[in-house]
Amino acid sequence: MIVALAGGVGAAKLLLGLTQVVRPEQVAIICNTGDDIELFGLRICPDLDTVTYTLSGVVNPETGWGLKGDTFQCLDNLGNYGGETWFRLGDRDLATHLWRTHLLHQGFTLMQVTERMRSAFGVRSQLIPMTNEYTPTRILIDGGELHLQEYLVREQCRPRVRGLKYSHMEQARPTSGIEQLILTAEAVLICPSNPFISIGPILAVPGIMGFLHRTPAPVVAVSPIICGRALKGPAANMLQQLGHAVSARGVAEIYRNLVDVFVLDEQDANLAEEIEDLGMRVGVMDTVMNTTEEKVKLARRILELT
Ligand code: FO1
Repeated sequence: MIVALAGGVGAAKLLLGLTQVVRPEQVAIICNTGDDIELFGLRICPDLDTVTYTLSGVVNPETGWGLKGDTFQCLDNLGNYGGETWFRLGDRDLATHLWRTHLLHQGFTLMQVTERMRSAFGVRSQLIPMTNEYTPTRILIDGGELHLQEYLVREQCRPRVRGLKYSHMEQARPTSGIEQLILTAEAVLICPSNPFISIGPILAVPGIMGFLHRTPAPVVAVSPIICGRALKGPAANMLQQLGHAVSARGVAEIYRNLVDVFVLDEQDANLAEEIEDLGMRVGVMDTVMNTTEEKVKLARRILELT
């Protein structure tokens, strides 16, 4: 098994490539749920949905999240009642959130719900939420805090980030099966996702860091930062505002003592030596994934490296 720790859009792209290089059944995806949010009484799990939609070929290719060709009539009508419409929930996407919430209310765990949805979408890889508990990530800003989605979407990442809080994490437990998967994996892949808001919550689930330290499998991380910039999202801003180097090196430092192999983009080849000095092997390759061929090529090269 190749075990992947995954956030949203960047991770989903690499996983799409990976599942074309090895059999999808050989991939187990441990997915971030720190970006989950409750809106209109519904539980929304953006990263689980992004991975599911991407691997089943129904994702909106323009945004990388939501469903291809979706419409927003329900949300517009909610707006007429005075409901908040900043989080764009599509009409067909809403069925996912309705169904998930319905099953959770019936007493199913998030893992069981995710399993049913994975199967309904024909996704053949294992897809596992990092925990069954609701542990939304909070962004600490001057004078208060925001839910991660309020920071990302409603506030468009404008507030200065002072810190992060992985709420209710003390009570959270890794979803059953995660320990066994990590300890018996052939390789653990940390996808090119934001280290603070996508991978950070997974590593913060009590126990998961210990499994990663104990596994004999190589732990490989792919940098989400190229030339000091994130291809998508606020990773570069967060590195800067939280006092880290705004580069792939800054990410490598966060993963120090955890990662055996760090994958850098070839445009950052000059950083290889200083990252090796942190005690990791470094792989240099083209990590930009626009086309399917690029996703497959990157996945293949990562596997060769491990
Ligand atoms: N991202 C946006 O930038 N704007 C949105 O309105 C938005 C809605 C949305 C609805 C469902 C969903 O699954 C994802 C959605 N996203 C939206 C993406 C999401 O905010 C982030 O990309 C992830 O949470 C970070 O991985």
